[in-house]
Formats: sequence, structure tokens, C-alpha cells
Amino acid sequence: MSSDFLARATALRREIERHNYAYYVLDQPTIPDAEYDRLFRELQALEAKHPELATPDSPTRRVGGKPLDAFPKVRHAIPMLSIRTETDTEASGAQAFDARVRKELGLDEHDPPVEYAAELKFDGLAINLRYEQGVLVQAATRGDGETGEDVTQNICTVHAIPLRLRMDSPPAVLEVRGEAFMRRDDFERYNAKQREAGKDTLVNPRNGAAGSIRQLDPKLAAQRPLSFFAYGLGEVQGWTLPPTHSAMLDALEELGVPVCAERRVCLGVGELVTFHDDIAARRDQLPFDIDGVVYKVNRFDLQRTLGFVTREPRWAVAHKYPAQEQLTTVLGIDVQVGRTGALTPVARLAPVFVGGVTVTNATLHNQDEIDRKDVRVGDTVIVRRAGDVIPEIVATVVERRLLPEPPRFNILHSYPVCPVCGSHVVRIEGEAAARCTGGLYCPAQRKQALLHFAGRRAMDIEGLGDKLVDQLVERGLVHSPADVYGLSLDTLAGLERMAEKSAANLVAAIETSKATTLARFIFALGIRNVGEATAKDLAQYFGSLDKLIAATETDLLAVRDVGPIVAQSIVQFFAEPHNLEVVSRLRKAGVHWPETSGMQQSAGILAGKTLVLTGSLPTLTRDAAKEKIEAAGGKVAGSVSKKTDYVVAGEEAGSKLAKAQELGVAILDEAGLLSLLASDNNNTQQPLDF
Ligand code: D41
Repeated sequence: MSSDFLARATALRREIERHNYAYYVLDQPTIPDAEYDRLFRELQALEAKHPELATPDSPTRRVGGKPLDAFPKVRHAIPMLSIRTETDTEASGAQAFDARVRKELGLDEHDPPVEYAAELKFDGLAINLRYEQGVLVQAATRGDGETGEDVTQNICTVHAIPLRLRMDSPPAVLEVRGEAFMRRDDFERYNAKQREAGKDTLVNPRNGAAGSIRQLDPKLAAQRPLSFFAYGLGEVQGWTLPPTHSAMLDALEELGVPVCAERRVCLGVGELVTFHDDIAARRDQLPFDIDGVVYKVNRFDLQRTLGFVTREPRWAVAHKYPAQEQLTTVLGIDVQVGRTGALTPVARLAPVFVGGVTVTNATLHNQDEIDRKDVRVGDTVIVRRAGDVIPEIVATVVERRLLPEPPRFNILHSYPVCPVCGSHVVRIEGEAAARCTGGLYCPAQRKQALLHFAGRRAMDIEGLGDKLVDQLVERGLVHSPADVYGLSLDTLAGLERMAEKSAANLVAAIETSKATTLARFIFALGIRNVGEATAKDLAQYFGSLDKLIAATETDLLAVRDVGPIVAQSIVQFFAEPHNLEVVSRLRKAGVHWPETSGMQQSAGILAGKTLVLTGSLPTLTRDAAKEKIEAAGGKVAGSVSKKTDYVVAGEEAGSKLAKAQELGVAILDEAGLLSLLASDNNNTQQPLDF
């Protein structure tokens, strides 16, 4: 019996790790999350019941074990060296490195170029992974290079790190060195969640990674998602070393160890410079922070010839990019007014060069965030700019605060009225944002509303961008979206930076946008809490704008995914006379869309009928059948009762079919269902406008 359990546990582990590898290393998920969770829970239960089945490479270790009192010290089998850093700009860093290498190797200008391996310098924490017989037995931080800390439990929670190497006859010892780090999207997601919960946010991904690995409670570490890339080796026993660094990374990749794809073999200094520049140009688009690139002499035999000075190899150098965090001072705190009137505090900063650009503003998100970070005018702060996200204030340096202390900043005190339109500013209970109550009277809201209206997913008016909208609103040419359709070629051609040709293109784009869909139109109106998906659902359900306008909150709640807040926003929007006027003017200007009779009407042949699907149908998927039934006004329920009108039964229909027979409910097969639907001549429910 216990051998059955053993076999099952082994099979589960293998399957879970296969999915894990596909998801975290290859970035190609193989099964739905729910299915993965099911396998995982089965294994957990099995190991809990039969503790003798647990193994050191079981994926159940990834959720984190018991909290520690302290991290045990680990003496590295082979010291972890550090890497020489060049802060020189542009080509000179690579040039100086290549010159040194060539000199040390005794090469002159007639000798061929040296082959290098170029890679990224990840901004995280250096880690040594020790595999014995292919199983991860220990993970340690670099520490001072001689001695680090045993962080095995926390490292096990990093899904990208294999707990077992993918090889049939693993070596006695293989130590893999690399960097544990946090991706920017994981960092942003984690912080957004923390902010929502009113909890502390991480300062930057690097601190996030370090904090996660230094966390004594592995369960908490497991909640901060980390990634890992390998860049070197430590002790090796029983493994034939490839001849070059690049071949070694390829080999590690074969073993299932994550290695960054952004790496290149470069012949001579010229190609190093190209690599450096290529990566610099794409730095913001990478999914993680890097602080530079690394060049290494590719051949291991040459690396050995070059050796190292003190603790830095002569065969490697890191070439740094401009820092993504800098100190500067807060000159003032302004607010920006968004489309829905939310006032976003923005710090005006003494200009500072961060992450390759000069930054003069940084977002402060909202009042809670200002309070948490305690940012005040005059403070010295750390600004961060990484990726294409808006620059952010990471922290204020309280020790450098001027005396007497400047007062705390409070949005409502500083901005009792909207700085743009003078309307009252309020902060509604339970909302993070303070809001201007001016609505479309407020030019700031008008500009944003207009940009939203013209957006690609709304009315899609190409060429109606930022600068143009500013001018149109500021010159009083456009007060509401309806005014866009009254703009003449002459008016547009008279604007700044507007050539005759682009004015003509814009007029044409405005004209084209008149033929739209109901879904786009609803979305374009910019009703609060009505995003693109909700707009589509509303269009499909009501089929016509007048029906939407006439809908009560109760009517609206019948629409898929519409809850009380969305329903209320919609009713409030159409209760506002000036909103109705805008809608009416837009229609008069010629904005049109195909209307349908929608789905809320009980006109279809299945109107008011409840159907139950069971078994698998020969041609229709479950979803397709459901869609057809709903389009004909019917409802699909999960279980059979006396209220069921039809049971649609396919192959291998089970207890539901039996129940239907027992209750005398009408039974259809797929053909029966389809002929019933086909007999419905009035079936106009399929929306036309998608
Ligand atoms: O990405 C990195 N942070 C990185 C760090 C890298 N790509 N290569 C590295 N190579 C080395 C040597 C040359 C010593 C094998 C390193 C580091 N060292 C390193 N990181 C922290 C200390 C040393």
C-alpha cells in the first residue's frame, strides 16, 4: 500500500515541478492555476499523512516552513569574489577593460580580438545554490564573500529555482551562483496590494528582494515573489566543465536553472560597446531593474591565466548605467486633476538626473501615501525612476529635514478648492482620493474626459492628442465632447503646431469616428466605474442607448458583472441634464451605431425558460450552448428541479438526466435544441454591433 503512496507522491512531484518549470522558467503555463493548486494540495495532504514520504526536493517546500530565530552561518567552499565596477560612461569602460585584458594576456594589435561573454548586471542579492547529487541542499547569501547566511528555506520559495537539477546522473556537487531579484511587475503588484491594505510598501525591488531573503519567517518570504538568474559557478565535483562561460550558461539552462536570455558572445571591444548600447536603449522595457552590464572573458583557460587581484577577477568587469535613485529636494507639492476629478498630489523637485532622464516631478499617489512617507516641502527625498513608470518618491531623509520643521502636507488644507476650476474639493469616506466636485465644468476634467472620449478604445479619433486637447480647451473651442464634431478645418488649421495637412487628417478622422458601435460610445462617455468590458456588456444587454438611459438601478443589476456601485454611477450619470444634452448633441452631429433589441427583452423562444446542460454535446461546447440559449432569452441552471423546463443531454449524461426522467422534465439532445432555436424567427437577440 505504502508503495502506492510513494509512487503517487513521486508522480505528483514530477508533474508539479514540470508545470512549475514551464510557468516560472519558460513563461509558458501548461495548466490552469486551479488544476495546479489541486495537484499541490493532493501532494501536501499525502505528505502530511505520511511524513516518511517527504523529500528535500518536494515542491511543498516552496510554501515556506517554520520561522527561524536566526540564519546559520555558512562558510563558502570557494569564496564568492566581487566584481570590479567601471563607472566611466559610454565606450571608455569597455575600452579600458579590453586594453587591460590584452596587455595581461600579452596580446598586441596584430593579435585577433578577445572573445567576451556579455550579460546583464541584475540588481538583487548574490546567492550560492549548492546541489548535491542533483538536489538543492543549501542556499546561502554572499555575506563578506567568505561566510554568508544559510537562507535555504526562503530560497525554496523562489519558484524559478529548481529543487532538483534536470539530469539523469547528477554530479556529486554543483554550486550555481546568481542573483535573486524582484521583477518590476511583481514589485508594483505587491506594493499596490500593500497600499490598498494601508500597509507599508517596499522601497524598491532590490530592497524587496533583500527583505524577502532576510525574512526569518519563510511563509512571509513566500508572499514576496522573487526571481533568479544564474551567472557563475562555485564548487564543482564530478561535472565536466564546458570550455567557456557562455557554454557553461547554456549547460546550466539545460539543467533547468534560469539563465537570462539577454546574453551575447562578443568578439572584441566593438561588440561589447554595441551590447552596452543596445541594452541601455532597452533598459526601461526590461521586466526587471539592472544597474549595468557585465563583460567576462569567455574562455575559462584565459580566465585562469588572468587570475584575480585581491578579491576581484581580472577577467570580469561591471559597466554601470546611471543610477535609478537619486537624492533631491522637494520644492513644492502640487496637485493634478484627473478625469474623474481625483486630485493626485505631485511633488515638484529640484531637477535631478535619474535613470537616464532629468526628473522634476514625482507622484505621491494620495494623502495616505504622503502621510506614510511623511513627505514635506523642503525635505530631502530619494526619487526613483525605473522602467516607464512615473517617477516616485521612495522615502524622505528625515535626518536632513530643515529646522524649524516644515508643516505636514494636507491636500484638503492646501486645496480646499480645485486649483483649476475653483469648485469645492471633498474626500469621501472610504475613498483614498480627494476630488474636485466641478465635473465637466472643470477644464482639467474636461481635458481628460476629451482625451478619454477620443481614445483608441473609445471613439478612436486619431490625432486628437494631449497638446491639441490642451489648446482646444484652453481657447474655449471645446467645452464638451459634442463640440469636437463642430470643429472646422479653418479653426483647426489656426492652432499652434497644426499644419494644413494634419488639420485635414484630423477633420477626416473626426468624420470617420461618427460611425461607431454602441459599446464604444458608452465607454467614450466616461461614466465612472464603467470600463470597456462593462460598456460591452451594457451594449449587448440593452441593445439601444435609450433603453440604457431609461434603465433603473434594479434593471441594471440584471446585467452581467454590474453591481450596485456601477448601477448607481450609471443612473447618476444619466440623471444629470447636461450629460443628456451632450448625448443628444452627439447624435444630432451624426454619431451613430447599429442598434439591436438587446437581450433583456423576453422576446426569444426560450424567454423565461430554464435549461440544464448535462454530458458533452457532439458539436457545441458548453459555453457555446449557453450563449445560444441566453441569446434566445433562456437561462442556464446548474441543477435539475421541478422548475427546469428542458434538460439538454449529451454523451455520458449522468444523474441530471436520471433526475429529469424522474421529474418528467422535457429532454432534448443537441439537434433538438438547435431545431428549437432555429424555429425562433424572431430571434434578433444576437447583438449586431460587435
Ligand atoms: O548580475 C550580476 N549582479 C552579476 C554579479 C553578474 N552578472 N556577474 C557576476 N560575476 C561575478 C564574478 C565575475 C565574480 C563571477 C556578479 C558577481 N560576480 C557578483 N555579484 C555580487 C558579488 C559578486
